[in-house]
Amino acid sequence: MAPELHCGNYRLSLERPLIMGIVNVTPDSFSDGGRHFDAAQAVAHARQLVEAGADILDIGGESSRPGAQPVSEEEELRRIVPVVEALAELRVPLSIDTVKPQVMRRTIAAGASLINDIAALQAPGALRAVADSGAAVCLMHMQGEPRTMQGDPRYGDVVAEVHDFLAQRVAVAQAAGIGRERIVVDPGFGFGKRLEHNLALLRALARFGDLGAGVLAGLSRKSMLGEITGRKVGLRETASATAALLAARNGARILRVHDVAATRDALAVWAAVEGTR
Ligand code: 7PM
Repeated sequence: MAPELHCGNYRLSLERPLIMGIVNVTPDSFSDGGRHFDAAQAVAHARQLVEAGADILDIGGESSRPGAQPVSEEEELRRIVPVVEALAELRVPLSIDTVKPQVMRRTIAAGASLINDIAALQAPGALRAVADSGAAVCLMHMQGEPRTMQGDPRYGDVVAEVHDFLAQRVAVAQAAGIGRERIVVDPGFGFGKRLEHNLALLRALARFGDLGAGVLAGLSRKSMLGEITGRKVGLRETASATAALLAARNGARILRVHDVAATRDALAVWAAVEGTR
């Protein structure tokens, strides 16, 4: 596994798991404060995540959220760019959750260091948008498309199929000029997967280490944790921190989470038991 992730101007050691805090930049339907209010809220939340120990911030304008309404490129940029500009001064690497090449280019120009693409750079122009920059990329597996993917997901061997897809996307990205030191892979928990598929992937996470890229895991508050615990989305903090810890133990090097403090505590207990801090 790559010991270091080259991420724009940053070099991130992957020796220990890093925490990626989730920042949603979405219109607040309960306020009429408008765009400035949305952006200001997102920036304030992001600062709290850094305060709580986030190593990376993942900024999303909701275009790629499963089940969400598609958002135009213009609207996505209007939401995200002001937040990226405001957070660039925090000296924390900024990741952008987008599938759109122009959003990639514009946010990288505004200071983003990592592109988190749930479509693994398959959109026309996406490979070049990242290759032309120094930004890193997260290549994620998804079966189907967000609107319909949870309808009837099927696999022969889910681990083999997700692994082969990611191996192919790593090869394509490398051929386009994106070196392995700039690539992270992600099995895409919940993206066209039933509970049994998600559990098989979590158990076998270490097998993705042979791709020569850091592994990212996004389990935070997901419905699989609701199925396991019977808890609604707002009450899945303990389950999320536990799942993040298990992913880290199985080799994940970046943990995409909402609950940064709880995740940090879980990792601290693990590190103490291992005698590594
Ligand atoms: C509704 C359902 C809203 C699911 C939001 C989601 C991942 C991601 C997301 C992930 C990477 C969420 C997801 N999940 N990017 N973006 N990996 N790389 O729970 O697992 O945040 S959106």
